[in-house]
Amino acid sequence: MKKSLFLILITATVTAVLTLALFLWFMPTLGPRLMHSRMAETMYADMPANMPAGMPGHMMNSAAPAGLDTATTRPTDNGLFRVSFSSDLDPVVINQMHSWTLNVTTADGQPVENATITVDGGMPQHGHGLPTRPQVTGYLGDGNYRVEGLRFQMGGWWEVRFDIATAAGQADAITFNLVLEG
Ligand SMILES: [Cu+2]
Repeated sequence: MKKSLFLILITATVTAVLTLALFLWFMPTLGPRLMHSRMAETMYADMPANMPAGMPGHMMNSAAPAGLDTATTRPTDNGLFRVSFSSDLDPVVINQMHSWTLNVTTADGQPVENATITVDGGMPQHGHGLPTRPQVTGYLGDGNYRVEGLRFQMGGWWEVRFDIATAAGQADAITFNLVLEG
């Protein structure tokens, strides 16, 4: 009786150790993938909810769409403002936290002062949002805004969207496209 209990204990221990060893062995390859598919659940607001099921985003070998507008100065969706960004990290590379300066003017070039701006974004082809929560942390004057906490964790097509609202009640949005190496 005691002997069989001992055998069960040994078997359980060996199984546990082997499982742990296997887990640790595969961790470097599986870990990032698991993390990535978990992030895919936090899609951002504009993301279509009809991503192909069971398709791990990062596995999709998707090139950025042809003719993608990657201009860093563009009019907002409804033409209310004109927005440009410049990145402290130039060129933008993956896996580095960095900041942008966003410049917002009216359509005819007058600086837009003290607007409320929120940041969102993600990878449309992967169905996941940004890995960080970038924020507009200050107004610098002259229509310039500080955007901190940007980081992109993989190469490919990224969207970064800014929702801009003025104190006077005007609101419009812009989405910049970035295609990163990685
Ligand atoms: Cu991705």
